[in-house]
Amino acid sequence: MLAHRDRRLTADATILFSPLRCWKCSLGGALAIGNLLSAGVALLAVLLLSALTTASPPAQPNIVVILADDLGFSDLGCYGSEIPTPHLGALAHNCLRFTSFYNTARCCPTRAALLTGLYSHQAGVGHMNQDQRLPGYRGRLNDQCVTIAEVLRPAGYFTAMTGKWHVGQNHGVAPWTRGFDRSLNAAAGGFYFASHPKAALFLNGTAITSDDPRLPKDWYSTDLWTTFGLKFIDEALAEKKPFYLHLCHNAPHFSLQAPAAAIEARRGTYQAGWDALRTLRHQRQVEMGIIDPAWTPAPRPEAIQAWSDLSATEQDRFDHIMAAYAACVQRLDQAVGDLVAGLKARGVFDNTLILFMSDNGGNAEQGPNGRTVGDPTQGDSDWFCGESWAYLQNTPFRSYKHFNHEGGIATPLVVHWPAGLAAQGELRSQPAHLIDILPTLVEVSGASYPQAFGDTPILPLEGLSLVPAFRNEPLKREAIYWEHEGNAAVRVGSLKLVRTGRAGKWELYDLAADRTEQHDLAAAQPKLATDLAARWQAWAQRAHVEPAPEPTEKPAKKNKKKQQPAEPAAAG
Ligand SMILES: [Ca+2]
Repeated sequence: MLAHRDRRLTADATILFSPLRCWKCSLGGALAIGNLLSAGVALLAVLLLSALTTASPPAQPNIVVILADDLGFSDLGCYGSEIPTPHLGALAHNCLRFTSFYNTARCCPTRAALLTGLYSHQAGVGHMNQDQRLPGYRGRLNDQCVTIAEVLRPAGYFTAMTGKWHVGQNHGVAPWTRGFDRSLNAAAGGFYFASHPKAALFLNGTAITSDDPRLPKDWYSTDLWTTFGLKFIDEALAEKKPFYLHLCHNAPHFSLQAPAAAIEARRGTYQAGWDALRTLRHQRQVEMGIIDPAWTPAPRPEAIQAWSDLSATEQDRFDHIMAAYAACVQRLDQAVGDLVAGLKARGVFDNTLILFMSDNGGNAEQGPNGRTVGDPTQGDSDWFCGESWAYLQNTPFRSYKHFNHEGGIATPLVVHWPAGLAAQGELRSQPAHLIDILPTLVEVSGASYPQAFGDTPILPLEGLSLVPAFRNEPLKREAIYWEHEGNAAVRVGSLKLVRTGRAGKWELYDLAADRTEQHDLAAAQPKLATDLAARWQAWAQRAHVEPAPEPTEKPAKKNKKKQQPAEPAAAG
């Protein structure tokens, strides 16, 4: 393991109490009450207002960020799914869901952007964890960024991380070198069962075996990350500190593995097939107000067969695949329920801000047939859901993980914070991105974002605090940008320019009218397309997207008989 330089924070880290936590009793709310009162009781209103706005602010909130891996836009019940996810549903129905929350389309870049509030290339992780000797592609978090933990710890937080790291532990960049007081992590994720051949864990920076006596016997990783998250929370509470828990699940990433009972419980559900289930998910999304009925659901790609054309044997195999995937999602939801119960048992649930998100959209790797090697109840199996089910997972959008059409980059964001947010089951349509999480946490915690670590300048934040969006106010943002493997996009207002691959033609969509990207306006609006392309190019140069490495993976093969996803199987 390479040595990593000391990253003790030297910048000002004065703790400021945020006014945010008082907004249930905010000036605006008090004035609204005042407007309802007659002139005869105006004096009483003034007194009331004075009392409310001078009350002591509550303590800093605890914060938990939960990141799922390869979970598609429609895979939670509160986003339209048939998969039972009642615990995440309860969080959503008791607070907020975002309908236009974006990731970076892939694992490592998403984790880098989430941790740093920068575009992933700026943090050195434009692709995966290989060092390609270019500023945007070092395969690890660089020294020009700080992590959420490095920002919150100086503000008094106890910082803990569990689960998949994947931002350069192979280059010496690990949770314990980047601000986390405690960690139980996998360097790059990718396993569910203790018996998995690659089930390697690190406990507070020390490699441990999967049968270490400090771990539960025969653990399942989805549960393990939560169990240790709560252990670390107990340490924070013992030290009387607010806590930050960065909880990164492997689920529902391939290789899909779950206990037999969990898979059996979902068997048969998927005999309905992707066509009918996608229609049902879309109907529920429209009923919930998540999806505008005017948007035409993206049609089934040519490579995916009509369900009715499959033999009974094929249908049974596909049902089994999706049952395994659904079991992984359901166990993830149960782990969220365990976390919630643990927070309630410790009396800290109400003042804990929970943010749940996914690192990229549904994954089409292994093509329309997926992959079924071995028994998915065992650690040595290798199952992929494949493109046919990824098409369901990303309902009603186009495309998949890796790509910058909405199916690759749009995933859920569930927000829950009883002590800080009055919303009950509300939706937020403001476009938002992973780069916004760190600025949001800076605002709610009263932490400071540093300008430097020692003599090393830190890049200014790219994201915006989502606190105004929590209040359903607009976010004042010029643009959001994407790039991954040559796939690229820029969104300005409701306009989105997007391409597939470096040689791909730019497509232009008005997402307000056409979020499913069915009507390319590039030919009809050439100046708009040219202007947006120029903005993307300027960002690409500024944000270290360029210079880009030579592609090392096969480019997309377009419509070569059956269209295949562009990328070979790879972790992420
Ligand atoms: Ca992923």
